[in-house]
Amino acid sequence: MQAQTTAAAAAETGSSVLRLQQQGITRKLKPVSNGEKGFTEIPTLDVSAMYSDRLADRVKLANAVRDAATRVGFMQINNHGISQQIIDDAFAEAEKFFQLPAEEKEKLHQNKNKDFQGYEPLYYTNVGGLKRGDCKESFSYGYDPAYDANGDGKMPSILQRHNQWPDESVAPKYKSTMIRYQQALLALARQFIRIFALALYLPEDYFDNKLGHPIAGVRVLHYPPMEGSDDEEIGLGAHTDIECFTIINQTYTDYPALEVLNADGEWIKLFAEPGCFVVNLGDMMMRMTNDAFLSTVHRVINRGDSERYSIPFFFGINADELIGTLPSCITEDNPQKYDPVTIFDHSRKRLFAARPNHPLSKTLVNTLPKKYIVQNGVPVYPEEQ
Ligand SMILES: O=C(O)CCC(=O)C(=O)O
Ligand SMILES: [Fe+2]
Repeated sequence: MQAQTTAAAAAETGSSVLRLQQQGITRKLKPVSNGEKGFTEIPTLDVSAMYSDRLADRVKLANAVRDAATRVGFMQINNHGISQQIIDDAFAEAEKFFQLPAEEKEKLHQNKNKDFQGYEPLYYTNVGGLKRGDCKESFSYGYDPAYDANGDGKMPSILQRHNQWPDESVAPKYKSTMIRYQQALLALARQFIRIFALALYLPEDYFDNKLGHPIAGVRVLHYPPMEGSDDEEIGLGAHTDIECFTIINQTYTDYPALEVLNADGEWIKLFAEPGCFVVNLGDMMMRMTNDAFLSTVHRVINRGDSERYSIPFFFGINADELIGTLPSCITEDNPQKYDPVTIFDHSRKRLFAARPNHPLSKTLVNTLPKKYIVQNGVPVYPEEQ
């Protein structure tokens, strides 16, 4: 199957480039006829070795991660060390939250929040550019240094995402459960990025001093069962993620809802495996690695009769770190392609582009900080100058 031809994801027949117009992303698709097939399966990795004392175990895992990152950009991981209780509690609270009366959820509407946190109703975003928008509702919250015992407390206020939470009288355990979930995933991500460092032939602690106030955004998602053709009704349109990597937890549905685009333009279905998280790489990782690690296009369509819930956790290094291409990813054959950038600049444009209805999207130019200046390798924003 070729990639869907929609306004935003146009894989023109005969063309070898997929354009996600709203996101400014292009991906090369190989002509199917060249004989070299793209991936047809998403690898599953046992990641328990990330907690092993033996370097050899960790290197072995890093080799498997490198293979998945360079060929697919997606993997499922098991034995990740997160307790089933934390996961079950998060899904139970998610379900209860989305069952709240519409007016309670609307009180937390993202339009009221300059940091894109809070509630998005059905069809609010239009990531794939389809006429009706995305058939999902969501609740987003960001990193809050108050809940990170391992943070550096050096977070410039411009980076802080101010969260909105439902009142305790309507959702008594929602906030505490979701913060606990975020803390568990943050600990996992800080551990897992060490394996990514090894996979990139870097010292294991290469990223450690860039994680004091990391991006650790959570989006709780509800996709009702949907009908209609793939061009009419979609849960979340074709897109790539923005940050370094995403760790997704999903409820089981008979019909695999998450689909990943391979280089032949085929949507490969990801079958949820019990006890697994999905990990996929984002554009920032692809950029840092000079395109060696792939940030792969994906989408969600919830066919069948089940409600689907998923909780992606978006992870990135400190948003004010100016990141150039990683030294191990520049070679004579693959010279540096990208200028250094901060995740702040990289991600803000993308968030606005996907939310044309957000009041701030219309005044994008005014709300962006003036260009930062770089002092001692650290970008400095206007309020601190
Ligand atoms: O619902 C899912 O499984 C994936 C969600 C996703 O891709 C995203 O929020 O970026
Ligand atoms: Fe995604």
